[in-house]
Amino acid sequence: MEVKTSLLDNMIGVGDMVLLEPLSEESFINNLKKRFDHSEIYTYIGSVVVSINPYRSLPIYSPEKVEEYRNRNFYELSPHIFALSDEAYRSLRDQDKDQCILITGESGAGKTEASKLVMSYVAAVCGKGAEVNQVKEQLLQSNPVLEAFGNAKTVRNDNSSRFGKYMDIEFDFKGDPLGGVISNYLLEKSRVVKQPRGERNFHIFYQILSGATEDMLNKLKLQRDFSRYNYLSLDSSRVNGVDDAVNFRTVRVRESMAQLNPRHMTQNCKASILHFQEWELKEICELTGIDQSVLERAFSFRTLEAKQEKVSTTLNVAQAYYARDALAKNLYSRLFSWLVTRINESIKAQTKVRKKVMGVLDIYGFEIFEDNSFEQFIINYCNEKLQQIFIELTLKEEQEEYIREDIEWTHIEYFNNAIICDLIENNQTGILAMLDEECLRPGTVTDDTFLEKLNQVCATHQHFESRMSKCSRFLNDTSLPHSCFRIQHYAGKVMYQVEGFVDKNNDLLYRDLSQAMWKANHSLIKALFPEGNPAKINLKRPPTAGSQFKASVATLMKNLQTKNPNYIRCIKPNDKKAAHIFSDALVCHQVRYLGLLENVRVRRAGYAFRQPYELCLERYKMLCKQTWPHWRGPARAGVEVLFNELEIPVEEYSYGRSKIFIRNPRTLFKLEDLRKQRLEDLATLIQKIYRGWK
Ligand code: AD9
Ligand code: MG
Repeated sequence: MEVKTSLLDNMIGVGDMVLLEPLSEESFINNLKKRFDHSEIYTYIGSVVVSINPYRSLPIYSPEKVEEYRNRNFYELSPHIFALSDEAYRSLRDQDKDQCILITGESGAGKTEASKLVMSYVAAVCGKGAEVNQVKEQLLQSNPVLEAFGNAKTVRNDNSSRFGKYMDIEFDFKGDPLGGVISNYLLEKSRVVKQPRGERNFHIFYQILSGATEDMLNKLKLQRDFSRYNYLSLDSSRVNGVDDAVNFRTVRVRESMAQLNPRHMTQNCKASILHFQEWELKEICELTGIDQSVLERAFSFRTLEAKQEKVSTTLNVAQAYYARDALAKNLYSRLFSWLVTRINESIKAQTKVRKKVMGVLDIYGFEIFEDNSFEQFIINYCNEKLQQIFIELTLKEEQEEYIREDIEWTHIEYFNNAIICDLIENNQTGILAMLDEECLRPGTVTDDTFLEKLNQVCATHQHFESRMSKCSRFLNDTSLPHSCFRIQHYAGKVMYQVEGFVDKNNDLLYRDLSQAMWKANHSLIKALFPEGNPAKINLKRPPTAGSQFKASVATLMKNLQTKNPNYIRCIKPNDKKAAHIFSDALVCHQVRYLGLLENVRVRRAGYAFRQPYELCLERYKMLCKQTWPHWRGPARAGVEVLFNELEIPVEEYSYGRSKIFIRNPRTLFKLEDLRKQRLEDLATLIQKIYRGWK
């Protein structure tokens, strides 16, 4: 089979970096740039898709394009996210291998868009019929709703995901979709009450105020004017090219398609959050059916229970503000989780048959802001883990397998970020463990005591920097304030402001508040605060936000490792959110930390395809007289006979201990084509014989 010219076209660069000559950082970046300038935003590194955000709409996702890529070999056409989606889907359907699509890259690089493209491609090519179409609709309709609630404008991205999302799409044995399950990871709830300069609250608030009818606004006791609400930042309430009112109508339609009724209840919750900031208790109580005196009391006192005694203390003004904000954040994040649960109910597969699964992971990207807090720490930790899984599966495992299989191999160096993951998550000495220890310690605990502890334990770690520690190497680094620590992440150095870490990790809501909410005459609000039920008082401390996150990320990683991974590595071409601008320096930085060059090197030196001898022989034995229909002998010897007879050039493959390793995918395609031809010949022959009998 010929290499398609599109992979080697000089005008638009090389489609697969594995074929790039000579290979250097410079030629790699130049190739990406050349292609980007010709609107070719996708480039392969073997089976990995590198995607550069075009920041403009390109005519490459039409139904015609879907047809073009459908059922075609991965390398046959120009690089495209549809080719990866098709490959993953066919491998799931025909080879019964569960798949996962891992989409990584920094904030604004195009992950969420990529995940939607994968989903819409798979929806377009899988199954037909009314029932199947309804399942597809419901799976796709959940996106705009979740984005309205979970995305916001940040300085890096006008539609930034502020939660992590992993969606398993489930299929039956024919490859028809049955349903799905969404898992969500830690929503950045602090945004509900405070946003950095130039950023917005979650989209949904602006959508309600812009898009609701006068009648609805009256019912919710809201006014259209954004500036009336301090929870909505004042300096950036509109986003270029975004019509909040139109989006609101879309979300409402989608909510009902995803069967998210009764939505009036969620409207009341959202409206209440806006009223909280203004202390409009009367309005809140009318919307939620809470007794006003109960709510007033919950905002004025805090009850502590010690030795079976209850002691009430009066809250001062600062504490009352704190209580109000804590309640608003909790109400919103619980509402969000409730929404995910409802969506899951509506998209759940209606059958118990064994399912094939394709998981799509779209998580918040690595971010560095001027002020970075607990949220960025969590987001960046998550990105470290994803980089780690990429390293494990593509750079480390690949090279280790060659050694295990006795294939001649020269090791290729790469940076392994396991050391940074350890700095954060080690059970004894990791930053999260230190934070938990501090949060659970009796006595006065502050962010400063937490930082002191970090300085004692982490000061010598080569990826940790702070000025407080006596043995610190950074005593004279004035760019590092005393209240901060810095981590040298795989993707760059990030300075974290320690203020708020203890509080956000504790994530405690005064019991008076949850009890007040539980007393609401509003079934949803009541359900969101089950711990407020006096009959179910649980004195056990809930797990901290950090430990919950760590546990859920660990589960996710385990889950991903059971599936066949497909990688989309997203790159952001500029910091201006602008089309046609390709900043060499910015792209180079990402190419470096993503380890893309190392990825090409391993791929080039290695073998694209491998298969145990038994499976290989079973699949292709029909191509050789000596092995067909039965080969009596060791499978490896059978494969040797087969490959000799087919005259496959010896430099194209290597014999491992238990597997055959094939260097180039084209060799595999050749085998597949020969097999297809042979099957067709056999079918024709059988038909002839059958006709002869008749
Ligand atoms: V974050 O980590 O959630 O902050 P993402 O998800 O990586 O980030 P997103 O997919 O939201 O980035 O892309 C940012 C913006 O770039 C989108 O809102 C689009 O305006 C633009 N974009 C991204 N990919 C494409 C594309 N394939 N075609 C056109 C795109 N525009
Ligand atoms: Mg996103």
